[in-house]
Amino acid sequence: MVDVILGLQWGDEGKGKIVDFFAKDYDVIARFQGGPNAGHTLYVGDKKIVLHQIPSGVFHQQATNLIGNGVVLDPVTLRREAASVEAFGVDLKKNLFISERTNIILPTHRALDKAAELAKGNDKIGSTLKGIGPAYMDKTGRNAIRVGDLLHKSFTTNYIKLRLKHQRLLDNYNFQEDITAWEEDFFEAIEFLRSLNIVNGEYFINDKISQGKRVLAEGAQGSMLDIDFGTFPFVTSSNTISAGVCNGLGVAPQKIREVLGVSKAYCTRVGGGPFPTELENETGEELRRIGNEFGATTGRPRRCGWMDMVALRFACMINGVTQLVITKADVLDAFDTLEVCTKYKINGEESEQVPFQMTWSKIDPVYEQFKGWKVDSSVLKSESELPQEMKTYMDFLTQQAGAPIRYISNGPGRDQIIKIE
Ligand code: 2SA
Ligand code: MG
Repeated sequence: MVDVILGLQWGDEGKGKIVDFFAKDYDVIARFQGGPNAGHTLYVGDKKIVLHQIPSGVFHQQATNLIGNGVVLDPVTLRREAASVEAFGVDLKKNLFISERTNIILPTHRALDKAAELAKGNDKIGSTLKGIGPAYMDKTGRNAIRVGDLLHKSFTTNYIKLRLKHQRLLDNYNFQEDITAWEEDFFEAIEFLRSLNIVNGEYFINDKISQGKRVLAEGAQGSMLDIDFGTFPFVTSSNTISAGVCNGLGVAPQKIREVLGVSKAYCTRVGGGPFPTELENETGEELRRIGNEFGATTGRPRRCGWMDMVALRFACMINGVTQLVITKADVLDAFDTLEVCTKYKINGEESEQVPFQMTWSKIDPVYEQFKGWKVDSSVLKSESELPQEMKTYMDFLTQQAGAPIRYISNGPGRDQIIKIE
């Protein structure tokens, strides 16, 4: 059986910590979409690690890690990350497997990402500039080079062909960048990649499932960044939702058991695009300061705002969330009053649904107010210790989302998580 952990907002919900927390109960941890745009922060002892390409189960001895076919893989990032992980004594040759169908990010994909963003000017997506969009375009455009191709003699010729095609696109953009240094790194990293376990990911995972192994699929980004259901065009280029597990790993839908949806106790977004509950004021700054809301991959300040239940309800519906995990609850400790958006007011009309385009009209969030708990919740250990105000807040979220809260995370530490019965 496969359980899924994924983000319900715009990414950065704290999935890395949650995957790391559950990883001990699983035999396989698999990434099914996204690439080096992900930044999953976890702590090994008191050392902070940010993973971009490698699944977050890598620090657990018993777990095997799989990079699935739905991922776009930057060999350079992988190699750099491998070095930092191996410094902790982890042997990737033993516990990392990569699907031969995984698509490779080339240096020219990164250049194209930059060029496309520059060309968009004020309308730019605010991408992570890691080459994600162009790499997925080459997948759907049927041009991509995949990890399995590295093992065939045609690799270099195919690389040169694709690079030429990219060069013409870059010329069209009038974008010039010297990528020779990138290419040097790239080819070194390709050699490294060849030395890892390249497998047929779909047989690999289905064999594990038939052997009764427990599989955890680790999502990256968040549901509101999904290519189909997110705030298009301000989205990433993959299916971040639970359906992405099926085509990103090659597992059938009936193999999916629990879908754990992770959401912060408030909202953040990094990059451009609509964000109805954004607080461009002191409260927003407080959330950013207390929550240390800066991008784990790019260091960009994250936009902050109150909980948006219209968006969360939508995300629960699309994903079939069976359990909610609420993170960073302790960030709300300092606030006298908390607000939760339950409806959008669009052109004077109230709606409980996410509209097709959030940018066409101004969206005014309709809020309900809650009394803050005003205690240091980061030290709490069990459900019975939760302050009444926090219970009221969380109960309201459960009722609004239509899925039960099973865990509340109250700090970055591995032990800072409270089980809710
Ligand atoms: P891209 O690079 O093409 O996927 O960017 C498209 C949009 O998706 C957003 N995006 C993200 N949002 C939040 N977190 C992400 N990962 C990093 C992190 C981001 C960072 O964990 O903090 O460090 O800045 C992530 N990846 C992509 C992106 O902001 C664009 O809006
Ligand atoms: Mg992140």
